[in-house]
Amino acid sequence: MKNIVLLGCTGSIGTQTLEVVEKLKDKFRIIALAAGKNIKLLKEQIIKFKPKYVSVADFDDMKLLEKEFSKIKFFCGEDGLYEFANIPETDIFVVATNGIVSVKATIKAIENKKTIALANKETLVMAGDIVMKKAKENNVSIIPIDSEHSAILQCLNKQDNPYAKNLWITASGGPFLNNTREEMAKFSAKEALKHPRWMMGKKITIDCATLVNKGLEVIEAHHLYNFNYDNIKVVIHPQSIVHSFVEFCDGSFLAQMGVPSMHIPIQYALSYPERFEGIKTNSFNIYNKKLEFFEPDFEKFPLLKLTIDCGKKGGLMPAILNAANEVAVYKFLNNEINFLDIEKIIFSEVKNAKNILNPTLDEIFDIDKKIRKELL
Ligand code: MN3
Repeated sequence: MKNIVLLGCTGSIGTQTLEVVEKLKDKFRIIALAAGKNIKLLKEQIIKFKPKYVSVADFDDMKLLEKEFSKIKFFCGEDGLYEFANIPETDIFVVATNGIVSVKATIKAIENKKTIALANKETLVMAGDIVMKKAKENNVSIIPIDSEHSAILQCLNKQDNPYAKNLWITASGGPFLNNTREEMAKFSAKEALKHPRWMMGKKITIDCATLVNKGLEVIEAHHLYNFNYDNIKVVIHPQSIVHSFVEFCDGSFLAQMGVPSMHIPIQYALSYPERFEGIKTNSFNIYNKKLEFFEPDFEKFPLLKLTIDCGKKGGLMPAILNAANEVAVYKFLNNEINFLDIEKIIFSEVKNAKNILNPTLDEIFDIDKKIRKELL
């Protein structure tokens, strides 16, 4: 029985993680849940999973919950997440929060030698050098929850495989794959949110439409698997059945396939290196499937190249791009700007940015804050 701490329990990955745990309740037990402000859903989860520890964003919510659930130890705010990193009986620390709120807690959990199952993008995009160095020093595994990185891990067979030559990250291409840029400029947030294959949160769905998401995944893969950027390729695969592949030195390609469902990478992150029967067992029909692979169009999706370039430059650049992107996507979702304005905002921010190499965590957080303040 493995004890799970779950940060971000009411989000898209969080709720699916709980579905996996419910299906495999003889193998996994939820001991701690951290939510933001969705208290209604959190209460249902508390009743169902009976955690020992619960953390919420606001102090007032914590006080109300304390009255209702007297046996649970409650925490709140960023401090609450940090306290979660110190829970001694944790086996797997699942990070499914959005944004940077959990980065310090994740680093603390690594220092406490807890296995990390990581769905949060900002952790590696913004602070990949710092986080991976800590993980190495503490001999801690960081198991990705994202489908592409999970696929790569499954093909590599272990995190460090000397025979792997190139990582090939698949991308569905998003909802605008077959549209012109003129057409893209006219699409509303509502249309951009119709992702052809994956059910996800709003922010990441827009990141799939701009292909920023794929660029961020390249940066994450660089950190997770210690690969040079020149050896990480993006390939458009509209069917989203192959979740990524690895090219080996002898010319072999290994791919991982399955239905496009986050349940599989979530479950693999919890069961790694074992495998169990789970929610998606037997749900994939391989017959009559057509698989296509295309080269990405960097001219139509200039943010893909820009994002990877920011990764190559390193230092503060990924954090700068990430913050500018988040604000721009927020404005687009709010119908304040059109779809192509997202790239205008990000390009101008990146162009004017001053980079620092090997920044501290505080320098990374400061630049994040500064850019959000500037742009909002
Ligand atoms: Mn992905």
